[in-house]
Amino acid sequence: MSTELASDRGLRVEEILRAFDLRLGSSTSGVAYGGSFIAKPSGAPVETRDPSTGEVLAHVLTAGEDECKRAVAEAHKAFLEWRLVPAPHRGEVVRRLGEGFRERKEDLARLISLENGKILSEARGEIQEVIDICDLAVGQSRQLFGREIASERRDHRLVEQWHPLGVVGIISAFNFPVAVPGWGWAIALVCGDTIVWKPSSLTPLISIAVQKIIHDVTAGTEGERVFGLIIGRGGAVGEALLADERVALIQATGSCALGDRVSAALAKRSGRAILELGGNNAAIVLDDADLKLALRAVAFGTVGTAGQRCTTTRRLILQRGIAAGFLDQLQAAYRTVHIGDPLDDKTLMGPLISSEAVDDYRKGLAEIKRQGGKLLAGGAVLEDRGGYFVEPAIVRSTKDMPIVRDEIFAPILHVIEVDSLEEAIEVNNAVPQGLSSSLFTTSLAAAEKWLSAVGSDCGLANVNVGTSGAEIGGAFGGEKATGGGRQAGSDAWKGYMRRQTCTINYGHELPLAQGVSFPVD
Ligand code: UN1
Repeated sequence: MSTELASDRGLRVEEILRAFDLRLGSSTSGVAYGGSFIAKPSGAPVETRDPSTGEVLAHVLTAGEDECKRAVAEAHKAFLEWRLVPAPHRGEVVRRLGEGFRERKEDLARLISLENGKILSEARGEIQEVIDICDLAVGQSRQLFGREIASERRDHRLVEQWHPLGVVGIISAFNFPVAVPGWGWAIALVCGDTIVWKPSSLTPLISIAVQKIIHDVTAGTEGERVFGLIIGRGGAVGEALLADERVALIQATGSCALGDRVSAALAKRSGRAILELGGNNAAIVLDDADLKLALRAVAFGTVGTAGQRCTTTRRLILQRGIAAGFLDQLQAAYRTVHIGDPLDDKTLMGPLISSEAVDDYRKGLAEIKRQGGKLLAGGAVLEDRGGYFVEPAIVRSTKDMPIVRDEIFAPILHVIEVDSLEEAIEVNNAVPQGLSSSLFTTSLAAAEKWLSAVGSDCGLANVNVGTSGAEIGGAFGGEKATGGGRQAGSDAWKGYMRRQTCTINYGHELPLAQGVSFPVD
């Protein structure tokens, strides 16, 4: 970067931070509960860096175990009141939160581009996603209904009802620092729960900005104390949150390894979890597909968010008839992708999140080659740029290479050729993870087979739509090693409440179920 460009960017960075009262190079608290930030939390500070330059943006003061416990205690205290607020009134608070995010959409999108590195258009999309889930949650606040079930006993009523659950601990990842935790908190809040949020330490400023928006909006309302933030190291704060019996539910997003740790900790206290873990998503293109449409979907699915979505297309399964031509076109499309400053409108791919992510990319490619994969496009780390930029890579792999089973959180696409739809489904399903999957075809029979019980085994199965970019109206999540949890729309709200089955006898007899007779006088 020339000196002039660098100082221009420096000014922009300061302006982006200022929008949330943050200053370049300063120290700021990453801990809040009970309606305000805690000035001097006891955890070790973390540095947050601009992934486009590698420069330190700020130092964030983090939570120690004590603040974690306090945050849970405050959230629990707030829960005892919040659960009594009528659900549509809780919805009103969430409606205002949605308005708050609407007002700050551009400021927050720019902060996401700066600290997370995703391009502005995707950052705006992320804020839109949180606005959308708030809108959905507002409607949901009037639709938290149970059902009535026919009782086998005369003068009896059998009903199911839903109650607030308690404190929800949200553990979220760097790649969707606002939308994915938002899926949880927007729904959980209308359900009557309160929140302790442990975001990724890689994107602390974004979480602080979100917390500030929440404070601004909820101050003086019934929702003033319902939301806490604990930025801190997983080892200390994460473990304390998982072990705390007052935390009724953990919503965790991250790698399969994180999921294992969460599950093991919760198993000790039979705690509940909604897990959204690793994905290893495939797009299948059949010979009869609309190739132009498929190409655009695959390009976004692989290069979008620099390959750092849990829904990123990591495997491209091509039917042999179109394979060579499709690959040529994909490589040509890759050559047009402008890699650079995510704040610049012409950029389609920003940096990876950290130098560790660049190492994973490098090591992943080396291992793919060692196992017999062939690099077809990209593969370079753009070291001369500063920051954490890499080229998106395409590799020709075979379905038997063990590494094809792993999620490498970087823009590396395995291409695998197959003969038939049946073989494509087999390859799609032959990995441990089961998040998202796509089939491109113009055949109704192929599409329906793909969606049938012998088709995709993933939580998300699409036809002529890419693996990433799901809408919030549907339940989001995946099977197998992805963890089985569901978040966002549909009936995912039920995961944030406790179900109660009630039997009411309004007669004067006591008939027992299953016809049991037990005569006592
Ligand atoms: C994630 O990467 O954890 O479907 C979530 C998508 C986005 C959400 C991604 N709506 O790609």
